[in-house]
Amino acid sequence: ADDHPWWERGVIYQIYPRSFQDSDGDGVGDLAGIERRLDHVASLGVDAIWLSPIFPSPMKDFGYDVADYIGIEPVFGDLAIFDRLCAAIHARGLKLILDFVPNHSSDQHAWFRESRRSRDDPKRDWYIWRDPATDGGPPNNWISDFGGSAWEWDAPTGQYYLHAFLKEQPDLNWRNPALRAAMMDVMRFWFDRGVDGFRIDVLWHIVKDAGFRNNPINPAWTPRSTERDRVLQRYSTDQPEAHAISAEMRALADTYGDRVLIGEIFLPNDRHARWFGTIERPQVHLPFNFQLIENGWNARGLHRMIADYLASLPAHGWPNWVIGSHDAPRIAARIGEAQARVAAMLLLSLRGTPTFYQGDELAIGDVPIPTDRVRDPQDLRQPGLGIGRDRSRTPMPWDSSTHAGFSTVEPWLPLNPDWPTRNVAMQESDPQSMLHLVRTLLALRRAEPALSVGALKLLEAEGDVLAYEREHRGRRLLVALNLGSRPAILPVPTGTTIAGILASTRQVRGIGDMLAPDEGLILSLKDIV
Ligand code: TEU
Repeated sequence: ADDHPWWERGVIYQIYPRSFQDSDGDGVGDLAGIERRLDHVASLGVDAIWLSPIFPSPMKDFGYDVADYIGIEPVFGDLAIFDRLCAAIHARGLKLILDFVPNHSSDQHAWFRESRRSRDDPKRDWYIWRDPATDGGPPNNWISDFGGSAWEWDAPTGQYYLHAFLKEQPDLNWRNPALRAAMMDVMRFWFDRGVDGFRIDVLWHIVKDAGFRNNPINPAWTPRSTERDRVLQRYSTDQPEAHAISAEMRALADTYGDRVLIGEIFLPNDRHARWFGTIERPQVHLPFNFQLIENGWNARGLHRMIADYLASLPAHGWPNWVIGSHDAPRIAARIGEAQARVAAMLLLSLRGTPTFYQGDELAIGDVPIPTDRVRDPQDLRQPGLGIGRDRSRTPMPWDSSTHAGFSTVEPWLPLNPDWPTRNVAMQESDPQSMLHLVRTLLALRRAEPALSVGALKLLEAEGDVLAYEREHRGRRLLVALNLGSRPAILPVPTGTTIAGILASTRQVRGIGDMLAPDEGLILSLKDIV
């Protein structure tokens, strides 16, 4: 495993800063709070922390609307506290990954305020301004991810500007060399401060069709779909020119050595794989793979998805897996708590870098949000579609004290209703808890290079069982996951026999040739002689 860089061997833990730990009693998490809770993160056994955006922001999209790329949002702290946190993270041997949001800024960013001043402002071309269509309407049919036209009319200058997300998130113009240079300086600023990498927000959106052609109508759209899905994003995303920018970002990162770039990219395998670039001209190290979120939870489907994804990677491409995030429903809500344990075993035993979302180590479910407390702009703009993201953005429950130890006041979003029993302290004292299982799996992954960097071979298995072998330097491990609620036969590869049980999602079990309901096992194998 020694010849693999940290981002191939390691496990990434995503922190949503508003909801990790409040240190100053305003009901919102902050950097000093994260510093206070580093013991918890380190105790899990992860390798890197990715922080969702911490930059000055009007918080229309909770930090994904950046008003200053080289500062710290006062609600979260300041640069001095950031430097302290960065040092504390490094002191524990952990890496720090920041969220970089290059596709759009906040409309309150100085650049946009200048850009909208007049048509001949030097910053005008840093954003995407177009004349109205002949009927006075928007320049084309592009739709915002959050619903409605992606174009906002600006009466004083008589043009529309593009926003792929909220109108308070104008898209930047990456075809402008000055903007491009300014953004490269932003990356340098944080690399120079010691950050170990970036997760790059909607990287695939970064360049648009030069002719701003209309997107094709989506024939599969139904009134139950989101508005965004009315059209296929053919001309508004994944443009060939974006790959050159991705390569430019990588070239910059490589001048620092050992830094990682993660691209947030939603595309089918073939187009997704292109974001690795080529060996001569590499792009991102890890184009985020969301297929464990997008796929149904059944053995056959997962088997095919894993095989197809791994087969789609170029020879120099390293796999990665994401199972939860601040944008998705919680894994425990999607498949239930017993299967969430199996899912943790899957995530932490697949070949490729796993990303683990805060709170999933407690198997927190989706939190019901009363209508008057909804904060997610996507939910507020399209209510009733059940696409709210607040449910997975709720505060970490640390203990059974007031407000779960998260804050001294009412938190910005409600806690999980079961927080008095489902919290870090309670699970610490329960050896059967999800928290202990996650630690066990992470420790095993560290101890067994076969689990992180070993070869992966999927086994043909029956019914609800998903099974694969991991092998590294002659050490052979079997991962067998029962995705169903009935006992199932444990598939042992021919010519081998079980040498020992290394982990079970049920934790207490005898040796046997069956998988219990909802049981995942990691076993060591030996050849039959
Ligand atoms: O998300 C990108 C994205 O594609 C979202 O539209 C996602 O599909 C949606 O949230 C699912 O419900 C990134 C960030 O992760 C998200 O939080 C931001 O809102 C978005 O970019 C804009 O910056």
